[in-house]
Amino acid sequence: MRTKAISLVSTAALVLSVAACGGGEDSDSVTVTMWGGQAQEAHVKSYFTPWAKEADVSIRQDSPTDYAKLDAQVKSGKVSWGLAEVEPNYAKSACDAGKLEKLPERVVEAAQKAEIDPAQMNDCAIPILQYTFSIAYNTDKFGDKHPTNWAEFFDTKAFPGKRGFWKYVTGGIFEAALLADGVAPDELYPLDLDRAFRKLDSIKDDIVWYDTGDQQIQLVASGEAPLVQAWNGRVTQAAKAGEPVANEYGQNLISYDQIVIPKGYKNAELAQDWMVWFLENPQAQADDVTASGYGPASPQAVELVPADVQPDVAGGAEVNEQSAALMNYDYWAENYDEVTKRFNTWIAK
Ligand code: ABU
Repeated sequence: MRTKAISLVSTAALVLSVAACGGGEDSDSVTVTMWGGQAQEAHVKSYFTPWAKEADVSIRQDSPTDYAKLDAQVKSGKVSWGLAEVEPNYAKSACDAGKLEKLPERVVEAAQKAEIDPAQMNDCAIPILQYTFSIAYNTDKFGDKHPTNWAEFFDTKAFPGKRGFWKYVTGGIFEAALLADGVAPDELYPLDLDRAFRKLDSIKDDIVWYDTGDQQIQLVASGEAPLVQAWNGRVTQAAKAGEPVANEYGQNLISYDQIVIPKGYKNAELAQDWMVWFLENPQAQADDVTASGYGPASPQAVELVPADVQPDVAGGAEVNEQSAALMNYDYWAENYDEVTKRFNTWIAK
């Protein structure tokens, strides 16, 4: 049998590679684009490399996902990203706008067999991981006496220090502000934006923004912002690596990422082969939970996760029972543009 080296190309090298081939792709390679850093390293090791070995193909990588770049590739017809990790509101809007490949029946069937929650699917997307927006805290600064809910997170007198938030409207900032202000979890949506902005005004001078997963960990680990509304997997990974950080799951907001194939990608069928493989491999998903700190797409993978990792599994019982709400991405698909405008104006004020 012909053997082929797995090509795990660094981001910089990939940019050259993509530019050189005008957005093209070898017939036996797939380019995977995710949010970068240690999380991407873990995902590639857990469920792209094993598939690539079996299928005798190469994996290329790029990061981070950038919706403007994805849109530009589709518009120009030079699509170099094969599988892209995206947020569900983008997946819905982009699928409706014809920017993504539709899932073929074989992927839909594999998702059904894997017992994927239909609410986490759309015509173009399958879930790739589950996570929480939770409270990351610096353990040197706060230890056991850290905020355990969003009201305490917003209480800068009781818990002094900067607060880190994702500079992005679907990052849970409004949901956290409303919960902090006393809105009942089951009455979060549609969001009362006036009320949320009023609550955010109360700590505006203490907010530090981040754009990437790596930055959120730098903020909380360095103590620059000892409290950060974070993606739990990044925090779990950093704590394992010895950083002074931890997750508090009180009132966590459950979320998930999806994976999509941009419209016009030359090797779409190969990318769909991977989707089927991923859905049929709960063990690979469970391995990724240990490696990345993120919950699996399929509930069948949860029971395969080792007992000592279970307390951090988004989608698992322990994290779920502390959760306040599930992020509502239908709301966000509908309101993303309008809220983004208002958010940017508020930040600039
Ligand atoms: N969308 C956030 C979770 C994934 C990551 O840490 O890369």
